Amino acid sequence: MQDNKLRNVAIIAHVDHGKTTLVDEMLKQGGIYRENQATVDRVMDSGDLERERGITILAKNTAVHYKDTKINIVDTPGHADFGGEVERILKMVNGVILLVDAAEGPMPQTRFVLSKALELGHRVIVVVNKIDRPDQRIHEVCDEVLELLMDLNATQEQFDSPTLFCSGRNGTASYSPDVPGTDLTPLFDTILDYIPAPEADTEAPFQMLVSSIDYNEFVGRIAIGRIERGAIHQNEEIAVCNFHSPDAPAKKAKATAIYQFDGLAKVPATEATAGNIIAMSGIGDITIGDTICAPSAIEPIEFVKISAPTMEMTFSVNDSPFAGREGKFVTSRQIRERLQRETLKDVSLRVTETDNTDSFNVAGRGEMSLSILIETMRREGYEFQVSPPRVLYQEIDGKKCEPIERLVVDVPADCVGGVIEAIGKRKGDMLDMTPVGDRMKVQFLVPSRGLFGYRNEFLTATKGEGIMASVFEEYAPMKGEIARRSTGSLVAFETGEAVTYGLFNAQERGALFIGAGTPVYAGMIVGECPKQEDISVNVCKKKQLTNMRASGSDEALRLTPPRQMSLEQDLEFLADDELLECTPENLRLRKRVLDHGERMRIASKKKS
Ligand SMILES: Nc1nc2c(ncn2[C@@H]2O[C@H](COP(=O)(O)OP(=O)(O)OP(=O)(O)O)[C@@H](O)[C@H]2O)c(=O)[nH]1
Ligand SMILES: [Mg+2]
Repeated sequence: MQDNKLRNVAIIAHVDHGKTTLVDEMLKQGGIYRENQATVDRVMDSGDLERERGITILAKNTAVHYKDTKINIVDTPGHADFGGEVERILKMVNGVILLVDAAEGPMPQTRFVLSKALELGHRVIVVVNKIDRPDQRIHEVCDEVLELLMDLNATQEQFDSPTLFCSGRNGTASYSPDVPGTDLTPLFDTILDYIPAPEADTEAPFQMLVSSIDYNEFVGRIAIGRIERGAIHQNEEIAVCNFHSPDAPAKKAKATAIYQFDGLAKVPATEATAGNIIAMSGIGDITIGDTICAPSAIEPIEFVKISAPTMEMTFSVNDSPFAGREGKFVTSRQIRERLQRETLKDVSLRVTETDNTDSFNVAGRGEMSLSILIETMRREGYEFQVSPPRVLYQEIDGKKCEPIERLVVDVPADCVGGVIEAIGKRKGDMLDMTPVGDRMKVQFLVPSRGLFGYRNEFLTATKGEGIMASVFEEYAPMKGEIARRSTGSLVAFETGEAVTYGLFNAQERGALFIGAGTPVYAGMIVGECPKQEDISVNVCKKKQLTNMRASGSDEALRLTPPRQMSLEQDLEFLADDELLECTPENLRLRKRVLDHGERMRIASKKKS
């Protein structure tokens, strides 16, 4: 039996192809807002960091009504680091809308999310989006999507997926690439016609896989998923089990509250039946991948284990001379507790203890997911320091293997030579190269290691016009040495406050990251040296009064404005013997070993 008045779809795409903007319009045209109600753009990106960065980090549920059918929509993140999230979400829906940017065409994450949807046998509605872009290539992009489907071994049925042409921003959809649409009716109609209604065996015992978790300080953890079968009533007894721990006894609990999604709200319900996507509170330690069952029929639903993390960073208690001045939570107990809490929400994160009680290894899917965690913790008042990211190796058939990423770059044709050379140096193999207008799209397989720190160089090499995106592809045998960074650091020689005179002399040696008045300590990194060696600079050195030269020479001390570094840039910059100090107010780069003499001794020992 099917519940024909219901559809569950996920919107999937590469980063920035317009998922959240399209959901906005679906909500507007689905009558979610009262007339004249003020609305914000990308309303589903409700987190602080999501709004600031303009990206979706967590998948979110919403629902609209069209004709007499309820459409549950899940907006998913497009950034590769959150791919694990998308993989899980797909278990909750019965079909997907695949968005492809009409100018960029399919990108690495398009391939990843589409392959996961096809594996689950989902029906796909292809949406060529942003057709209003002046540089759109609608017809080529359609061909590229077909090629991708072929490449991914789509079935005939999936190959014949309906294609729509949309401008999410303008709120239009059309069946034809040449006739512009007027509203989203074609999209809504296609969802109703083409996406199957969920199975709804309401008589069977209750069963639901938890695909997502929300958290609210009043009710605690909230489990989100699609009811596989049966029905649930408020305050009913339930049992929780997990496919991956078949021998563990099922935990007893109670469904204290049940919610359905409607527009932007979670609406409390007294009961819910199979096929519906619901949220449920009342189960304290529920996690993603658990199955909630009727106590009379405890049967866990199979759940793909999220692929293992590929990179790791060490988080440790801040031990710089400035430790504890700016943070509210600084102890190892507080940091451990916070990191553990994060693993409950983000299943692709793994936290392990180290030999040292003050540091923890945090493994994740990529630099982005870890930098979001760092930023979130800083804002909550935590202070700590982190090591540079490193890849996680695996031993396969007795060989040391490393993670390899599929990288696509889209660059102006006159920059392509330089980019290919740079990626070659980083042990990347080129797969293919296609001209796209006066640009080139080149695909590589490159070690994750080789991509650390490359983004900045890439942007410089393409004068800011290049686009690059990569996703994890596979583990393969080690590709040999790759230099991490070709520059050195300018290191402060003594503790104090940076002054113009000292900075003026230091800027001769490289690019500075700090300005006059910044407190520094011996061993702190204050700039980048163009040569691959560290240089000590005395930025606190004042001009000696006895050493007066011609009058007016002080005005001649013009400082170049310091280079402002973002958290991501800092992480890219870090060399192996360096750390990043993160506090609610500052990010400070430092040498692991602060003492100049000791660093010299270690360096000379290494050489001999
Ligand atoms: N020209 C044009 N731009 C659009 C359209 N839809 C979205 N954009 C722009 O594309 C950018 C990304 O839009 P989002 O809706 O945040 O994309 P997303 O797919 O949700 O991004 P992630 O969640 O980070 O993967 C924004 O700057 C939008 O204004 C469109 O139809 N036409
Ligand atoms: Mg989004």
